[in-house]
Amino acid sequence: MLIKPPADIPSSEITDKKVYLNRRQFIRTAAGTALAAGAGVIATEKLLGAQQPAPHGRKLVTKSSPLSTKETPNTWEHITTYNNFYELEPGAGNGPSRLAKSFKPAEPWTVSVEGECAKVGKINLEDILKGETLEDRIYRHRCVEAWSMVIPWVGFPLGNFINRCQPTSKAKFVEFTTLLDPRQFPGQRLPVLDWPYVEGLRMDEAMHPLTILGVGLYGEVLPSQDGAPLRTVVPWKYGFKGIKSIVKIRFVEKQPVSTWQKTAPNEYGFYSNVNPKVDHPRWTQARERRLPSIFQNRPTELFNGYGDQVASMYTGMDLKKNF
Ligand SMILES: Nc1nc2c(c(=O)[nH]1)N[C@H]1C(S)=C(S)[C@@H](COP(=O)(O)O)O[C@H]1N2
Ligand SMILES: [Mo]
Repeated sequence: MLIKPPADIPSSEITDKKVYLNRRQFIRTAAGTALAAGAGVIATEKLLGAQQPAPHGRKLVTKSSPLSTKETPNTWEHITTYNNFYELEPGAGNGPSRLAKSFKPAEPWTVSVEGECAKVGKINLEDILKGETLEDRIYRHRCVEAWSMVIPWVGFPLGNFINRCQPTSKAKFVEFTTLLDPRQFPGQRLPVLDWPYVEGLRMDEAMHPLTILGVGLYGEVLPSQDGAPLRTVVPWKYGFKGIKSIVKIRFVEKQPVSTWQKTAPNEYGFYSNVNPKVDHPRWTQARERRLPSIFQNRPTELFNGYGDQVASMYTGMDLKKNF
């Protein structure tokens, strides 16, 4: 239906929001480029202060990373409408994007740092980002349910943040926890998982240069359905190891129990490294479906293709036992 604009509203106010934001972005970028040259501090300002508009959210200042894959990324549309985020809606598909508006990440976003480290306490995302240079990291993403994508994340090495927390010698693992808030997360009103969602990494995995804390997508802040405002991305592991909307980071001596391990210990292990030879009890992991293809005809790669960088962390380990 076409609605004639009332005569008293200037046409600039009824311009499509996307067009409007693009235009503003264009005007601002011209002024911003000179400043953007190197400083991570500027990125922080742009993320939480200056609020430069982007086509869907706020723009981030980033630099490209040599650790990116050369494969063509999936579109913004794909990455933000085919999701897995049980807090919004259980199952993979467009549910999380339809319900995304129910979750608006608090500003400031506070993360509690706990356990075996010198810097125990609460820290705001703004301060976590201080001094960091945000990078574009184009990574392969492999869900345990055999679909895959290529995603241009924006983030920085988790190891940088861990170092700033000054873990003690007892810190052997890092445990992450998602926000618990059933008022914003309709999925948390259902007893499908033992909320809140918890994940963990061994210290060397957490410190690995490929492991990032993600804050954006396609040069913009993360939309809610992709785990705003802060998530982990671990590209050689199945997607569920990338925990969304993190509010707690705890350094521990004992291996944490992740939510999926707790839910179905025979189906999901702690390591969850992508492995074509270790099938899920209910389906094969030998092949994958690269969205938007409907065919599951692409061979799955050991460690999702990141073996050269990560295999040495698992030498001597039985990957069938430690699945
Ligand atoms: N808190 C939380 N994190 C989560 C999930 C979830 O349900 N809750 N789903 C996981 C799964 S199974 C996958 S495949 C990825 C999907 O991330 P994406 O929707 O951004 O592609 O998020 C992971 N992180
Ligand atoms: Mo997944």
